[in-house]
Amino acid sequence: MKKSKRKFFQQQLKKLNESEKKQLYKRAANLRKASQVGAMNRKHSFRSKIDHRSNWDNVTNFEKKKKAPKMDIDDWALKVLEEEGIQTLRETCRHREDLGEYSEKHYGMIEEVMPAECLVYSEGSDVRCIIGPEFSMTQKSDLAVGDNVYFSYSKHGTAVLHSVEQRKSCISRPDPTKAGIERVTAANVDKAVIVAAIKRPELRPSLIDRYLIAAQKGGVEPVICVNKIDLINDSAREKEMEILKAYQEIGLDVVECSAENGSGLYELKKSLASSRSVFVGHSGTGKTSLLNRLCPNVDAQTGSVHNGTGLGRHTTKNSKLYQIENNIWIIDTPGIREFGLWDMNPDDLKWYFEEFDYFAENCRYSDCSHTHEPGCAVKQAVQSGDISRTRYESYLRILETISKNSS
Ligand SMILES: Nc1nc2c(ncn2[C@@H]2O[C@H](COP(=O)(O)OP(=O)(O)OP(=O)(O)O)[C@@H](O)[C@H]2O)c(=O)[nH]1
Ligand SMILES: [Mg+2]
Ligand SMILES: [Zn+2]
Repeated sequence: MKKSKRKFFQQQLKKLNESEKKQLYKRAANLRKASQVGAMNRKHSFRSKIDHRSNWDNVTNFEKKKKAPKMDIDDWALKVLEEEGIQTLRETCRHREDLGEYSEKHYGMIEEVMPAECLVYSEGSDVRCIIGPEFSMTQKSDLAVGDNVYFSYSKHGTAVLHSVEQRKSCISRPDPTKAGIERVTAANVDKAVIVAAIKRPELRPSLIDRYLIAAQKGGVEPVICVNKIDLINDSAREKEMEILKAYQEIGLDVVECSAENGSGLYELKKSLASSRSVFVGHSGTGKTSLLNRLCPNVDAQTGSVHNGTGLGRHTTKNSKLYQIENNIWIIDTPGIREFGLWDMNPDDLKWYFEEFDYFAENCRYSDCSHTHEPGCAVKQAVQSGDISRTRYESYLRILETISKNSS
């Protein structure tokens, strides 16, 4: 720690009592743990890059120097103090003391996460829980809609969330603003409904492919839902459907529907039966409109798409869980602009395009990346139309992005 910072740090420490200090170091340790996970992922991709070169001498000096400076626990504690301030720390301690040691634990499921609090569904009612600043810096990865949690009531009747159960499945992506931090879109979901629009905004197969990979990684069954089919006539529809045929051929459920005129909604609802699903996709594709249509009581806010560009306006701000029927739960999520892939090694990407497997056995090289190698049977299958060109091009595009990010 720099001398000037150390002085500030020691001054701040003097202002804290013992329990506040304990809380500070606990949160510093949590923060360090979260950053180590990120660092491990970055290191993994760095190593695999090195392994591809003949030896360490071929790695540039810049890359060798790229190691992050070493931080001890005081540095992490300083980071907590700088980013949150002493006041928030005091509030957590107050709530903790209020709770006492023998407060009864309650169990529930997160319906919505807001800054510093969340809505929990517990024993048939909604409970507003404060989440305490120890989660605030890692909140986006530690807490997600669908998480099963424990909370207790303070002496003053405030519900305070204190622990999260391990997840069975999730959809996650890298935080677009903080490198190395995972952002979990939804937890413990059975299905991810990838909502694409046939038009306004344009159909983007590469986004569908990214979500398919995230779903496979997170142990979630994907369903493709193509909305707004009322916007095109039959001849234009044939061309778009040709692209979607590739997904049906690899055994995925593709549902065409319109939240506007209601067509296909029966099929969509059938595919959601007895499950908890998350609606994901670009902004403006109609995720919230579909939810409203499936359950008119919900009436969540929708927004028009931009007239010129046909892009959505990011109307939904927070992910939220809704119960549609006894056994159908849907998580509506904010539309995204770009969907990055969390923890993806470029060498592993090809395994997520399962239709490549059959042909890859005949590639000349067993570790063929299906990009530049001679004798590549996957490329031949693309030429002959046995593998969809759109899917292959999206493989190349994703590979390029994740290789760039991991270098
Ligand atoms: N023509 C047509 N318009 C639709 C359909 N579904 C939704 N829309 C319109 O598309 C616009 C965006 O709908 P939303 O439901 O807000 O889209 P969203 O995916 O929830 O958007 P974000 O919350 O920004 O992610 C609204 O103007 C809807 O009326 C449809 O099936 N057909
Ligand atoms: Mg929405
Ligand atoms: Zn190959």
